[in-house]
Amino acid sequence: MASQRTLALLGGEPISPEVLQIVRPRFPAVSVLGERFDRALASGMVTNHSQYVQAFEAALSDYVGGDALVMNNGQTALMIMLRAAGVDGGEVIVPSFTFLATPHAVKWCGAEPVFAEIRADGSLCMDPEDVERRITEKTRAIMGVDVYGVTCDYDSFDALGEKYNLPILYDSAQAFGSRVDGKPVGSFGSAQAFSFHATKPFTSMEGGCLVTRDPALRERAAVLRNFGQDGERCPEPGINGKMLEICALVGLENLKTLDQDIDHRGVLARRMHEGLREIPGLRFLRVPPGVKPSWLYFPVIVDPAITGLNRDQIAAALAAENLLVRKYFDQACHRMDAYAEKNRDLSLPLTEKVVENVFSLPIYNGMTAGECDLFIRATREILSRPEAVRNALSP
Ligand code: T4K
Repeated sequence: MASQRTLALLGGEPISPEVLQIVRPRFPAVSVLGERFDRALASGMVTNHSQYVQAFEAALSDYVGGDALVMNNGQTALMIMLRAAGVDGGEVIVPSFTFLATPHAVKWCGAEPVFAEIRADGSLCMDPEDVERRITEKTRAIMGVDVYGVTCDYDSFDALGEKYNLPILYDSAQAFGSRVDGKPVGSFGSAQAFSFHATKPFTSMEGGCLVTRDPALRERAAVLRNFGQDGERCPEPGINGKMLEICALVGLENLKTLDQDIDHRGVLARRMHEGLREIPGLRFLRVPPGVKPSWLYFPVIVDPAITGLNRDQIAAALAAENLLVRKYFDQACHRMDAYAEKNRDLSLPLTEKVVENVFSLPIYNGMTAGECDLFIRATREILSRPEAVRNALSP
């Protein structure tokens, strides 16, 4: 009978000799960018919507089948989208289960975030029925978030938008490359904002974009991106949302392998699921039919009453094995200091339970099956010895 490996936490060798991070971005070598890189620098035109940013914008528009506006990061894209949708002075309904950038963008655009519950179906996306209950005469927009690249229930939000005559916006920062019924995410709702940050499945180092089918929103957003300048006129105060040429070059290169990368991430997600699904007390993201997610991470929800270990203990035991996981998202936005006072009486039980128990395993474009298996094996081994792990962590 094979002897059981000693967990690193209990004095054994870490399962991975190297530290495996939660993210390992992949960038083209400078030699691949070659002459284009030299040309961009030699021309002196490194920003202000120059040649490669224009080429990147065209390529992105082509990819999503919509009209893309490239931005310097996802947060700027979000803020410009909200501002261009005219939310100032009103309320925007957002999920509390999201990265804090979502409600912050609403606040920075002069509106109040109203937090809604996630669905009970395990997709972890905002619940349209709960959203409808929170619509008032102050509501200016609804903004769903495509968490981990799993898309919101776009049809239900479209119906709400029509019924109440409200713009439907998406913080799709995590979802570039996701598809719904084969169609790339980008032209759903009134507008969608994306991030191309280094940690994302598709990256231009820093970057983002806004895609909209609404010509008025697009026009306003383009002006806002350039300090609010519209030729000689300045109709309203804007910001600097312009991308660097070098980021556009990296984005153009990474776009070539995006579909392949998303396929690979799907394979890894299935492998993680297969390897972990029989462990009692773990739950996984439910992907709605027709959705092909970008799989920004592989979230796992722990029921400590069944596993005997909580999320923090599992993360600590994995870290001892040189396997770093993250607790995305371990705080509900409505409980953050920035929002807690206003939301003292708000209870979102599903969200609150998930943030206490969720952690993310890595999925990255260059991840090998062997690396994936290290996370699976270590998680299984740790959860097969809960008492020893508990004792090691609190002797
Ligand atoms: N809306 C949503 C729903 C979002 O998730 C985000 C961003 C936004 C809006 C705003 O988009 P951006 O303005 O960022 O484009 C990360 C990212 O900074 C952030 O982009 C992301 N969401 C958020 C969920 O995660 P941290 O604080 O966890 O990153 P950090 O520095 O701790 O790094 C995480 C891991 O990535 C580490 O293992 C190191 C590795 N890493 C990181 C960077 C910055 C790299 O390998 N290379 C790098 O350059 O926030």
